[in-house]
Amino acid sequence: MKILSTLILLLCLISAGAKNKRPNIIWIFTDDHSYQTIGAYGGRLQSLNPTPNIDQLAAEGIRFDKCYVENSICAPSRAALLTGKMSHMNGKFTNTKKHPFNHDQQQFQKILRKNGYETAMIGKIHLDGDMQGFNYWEVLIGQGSYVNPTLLSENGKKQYEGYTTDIITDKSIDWLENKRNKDKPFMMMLHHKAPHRPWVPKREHMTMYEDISIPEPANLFDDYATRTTAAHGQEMSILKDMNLDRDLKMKELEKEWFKKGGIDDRFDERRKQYANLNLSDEELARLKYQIYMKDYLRCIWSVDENIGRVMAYLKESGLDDNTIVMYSSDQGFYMGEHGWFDKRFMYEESFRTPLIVRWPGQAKAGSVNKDLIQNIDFAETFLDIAGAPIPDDMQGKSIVPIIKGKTPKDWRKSLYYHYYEYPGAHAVRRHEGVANKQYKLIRFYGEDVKGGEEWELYNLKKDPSEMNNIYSNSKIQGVIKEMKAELKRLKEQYKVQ
Ligand SMILES: [Ca+2]
Repeated sequence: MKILSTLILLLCLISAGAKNKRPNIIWIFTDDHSYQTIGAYGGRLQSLNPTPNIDQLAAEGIRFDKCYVENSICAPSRAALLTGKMSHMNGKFTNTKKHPFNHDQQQFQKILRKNGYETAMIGKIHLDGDMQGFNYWEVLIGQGSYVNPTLLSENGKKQYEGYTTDIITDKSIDWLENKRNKDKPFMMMLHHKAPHRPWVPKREHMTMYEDISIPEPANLFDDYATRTTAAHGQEMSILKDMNLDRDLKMKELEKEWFKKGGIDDRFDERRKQYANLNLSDEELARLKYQIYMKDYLRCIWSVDENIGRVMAYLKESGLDDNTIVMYSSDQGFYMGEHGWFDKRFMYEESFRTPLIVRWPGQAKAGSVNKDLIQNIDFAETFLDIAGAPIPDDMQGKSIVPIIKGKTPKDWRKSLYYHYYEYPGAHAVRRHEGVANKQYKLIRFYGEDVKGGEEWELYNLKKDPSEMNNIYSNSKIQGVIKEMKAELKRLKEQYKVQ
């Protein structure tokens, strides 16, 4: 009897020990951060070394090259992140109040908390109302501001002085150090506002990149020759839709934040050019591109610098060995490709999003994965890491085996996408589509597309920039038939009405 009770006690101790060793998770999430501006992803901006700390995460972990979203826009992406469900299942179709997020629904953090994790959400969540399932939450209201932000928590609203990217990081480190229950494993969501429009840099970074010329994409002057109504009718053109006051900060320059400490002349110079010179459309597009890219990259520099601070804290506190750090963005962004800024389209730059995972002892340092991952996988992944149950109605799959280098044999071969916010900002027509590693089929629909429905097909291997819509090419009708069948199959699988 005594031996038996000793054995039971021993087993309990072992299992308690194993539980305490469950890894912590820090999920660092930005808003609108393009993979094109992450050094580790290569590309035309790599030589600028825009993200040394994110690159370090990739060097110590795994980089995902084919991670995609299901609806390329801020609030719906966050709803998919928390629920593991696509927009039509979680109810958050658009950024607008017409589709409020139902916080009472199932979300991964509620399950994680029930299973012994401390949970925290700090920064931009863009879902109105009180958060649920977090031991601690303090969030920006709506889009939030770049400077002197007001944050909402269980205790109400409070304004803070300073640069928001720094403040969100300060609060996150403070939670790690002082506010959490240190007897439990934790999951912290550190969500930046940056680098969302209007790309306001920290004062100290205002003149970074000022004396260099940022390389342009080859399709900065795309004429959409083979594309349907949607590409022609969008309102996200750098030339036509990027505005002087807010986007290029002529008005911002008058604000106290910019004036404090003096505005560097070099920061002001290009804006003066914009206002005073009589430029051709081509010259103007190029000048606006330079201003836009530099402000964007400066915002990214703050994000990256603060990731460095978090990593330094993890090391100092001894947390780094048992803490998984994941970096991603709510979707990708156009850095002048097709002449655009913003997102929304199923084209690669906004459909795709960065994902980097540092998991010491599990993710092989410096490895690269090209499986098709989607943002509906994140919730399941967090639960899997914690050994918590994954509800059947979540629509993604845990990527834990993939992080560990073992892709399941039945892993998905295609992705479903659906964008709903039209009429709306930037006038991107509603569309849905299917993509695999070779082809992408897009169906634009609604009253403002020709005939109520228009299709595009791209051969991603031959045409990675998606300049040549081959839908009407008679030689690939077999491919179209297959892709349409796959679209139908995915819609059934995901229960799209
Ligand atoms: Ca966004």
